[in-house]
Amino acid sequence: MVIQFYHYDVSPPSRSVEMTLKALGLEYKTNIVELFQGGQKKPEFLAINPRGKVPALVDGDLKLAESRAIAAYLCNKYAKGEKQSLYPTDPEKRVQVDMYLYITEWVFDQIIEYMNIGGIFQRGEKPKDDKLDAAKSALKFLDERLENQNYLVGDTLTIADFFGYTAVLFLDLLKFSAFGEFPKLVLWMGRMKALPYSEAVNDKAMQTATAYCQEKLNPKK
Ligand SMILES: N[C@@H](CCC(=O)N[C@@H](CS)C(=O)NCC(=O)O)C(=O)O
Repeated sequence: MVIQFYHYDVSPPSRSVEMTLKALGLEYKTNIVELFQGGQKKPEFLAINPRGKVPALVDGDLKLAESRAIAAYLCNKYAKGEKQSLYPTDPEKRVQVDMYLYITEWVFDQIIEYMNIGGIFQRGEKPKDDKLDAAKSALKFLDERLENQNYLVGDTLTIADFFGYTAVLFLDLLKFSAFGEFPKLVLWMGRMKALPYSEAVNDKAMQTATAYCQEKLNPKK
């Protein structure tokens, strides 16, 4: 039975899972959960994820939620050969990826708090300038981490990079102008963008959401 992926393409955690599915070369069926139309509150979706959040995934009898757990499961179950490096089996390597799975959640939280995307989309608000320093310190943390290595855990791509990438990329919705302060981060973003599945997962969703966000921030008179 094909994997059922419950997805909303603007959602960074959803796109991180989709990058994992594609990196592993898995076949899956995408089921779009329209968050702005309350798709996450429908009983059929709540039967899969009672928390009413995307992403979620059904694989056989398993109903899974929480993007990082899903990405780790997909690697545990399906990664073979070289693909195992996405989530290494060696405990000492794996714990580094786990650390960065948690750290990228903190990074995402700092970014989201600053962006105030719910406020912008629903109430005509602006980003929260008093949260900008915290967001920048999260970016600086990643920038320093990337000083002497190509990816968040050494020189090999792991699932932690997918979560870091979609979190940082989300700032494009604001046409964030301070990326120049984080040159190593920018180089890593370029590496992530160049992955063969990155465009298919991220570009259209980001373009549409950026246009929508910009219209909300700068409404035509
Ligand atoms: N920790 C969860 C967070 C999931 C989450 O917050 N998803 C958001 C979209 S990015 C959502 O579904 N929001 C809908 C809602 O809360 O009603 C994960 O990583 O999967």
